[in-house]
Amino acid sequence: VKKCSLSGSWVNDLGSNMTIGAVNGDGNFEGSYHTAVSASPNEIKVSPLQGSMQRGTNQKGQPTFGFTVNWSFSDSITVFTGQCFVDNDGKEVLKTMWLLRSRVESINNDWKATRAGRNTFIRTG
Ligand code: B9F
Repeated sequence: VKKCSLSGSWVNDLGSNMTIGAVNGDGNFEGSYHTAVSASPNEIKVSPLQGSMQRGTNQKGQPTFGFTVNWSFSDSITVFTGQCFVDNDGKEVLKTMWLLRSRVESINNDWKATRAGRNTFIRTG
């Protein structure tokens, strides 16, 4: 059965691009993320990501993972979690959900500080 590998280049349904390097022996990896959208006047900058892939015993080839994108152009941070699938056409696809935490000035604004959503990534390289 074909396995799904996180390493390489991906694009999501918003047009954002990311590149993930090698996954090490502990399942950890690094990469870079170029978001296509920002909802901010700040110029978008490529931002670093750090993540971890599950490597349990009996790895069946469609691993779960999580990664954090530490935005280099704002005070915000996004965490993604998902699973690396091989779809019915044999294409690798990452199905994820994310939480985007904005910095707020006061605890009174905590209630509105987190956005949530989902993204699907396909391989570009
Ligand atoms: O838009 C975010 C941001 C943070 C502070 C000002 C702007 C940073 C980029 C987030 C990109 C998200 C989407 N891109 C993607 O590929 S991460 C999840 C989505 N998937 C606007 C004001 C406060 C928060 C958002 Fe901001």
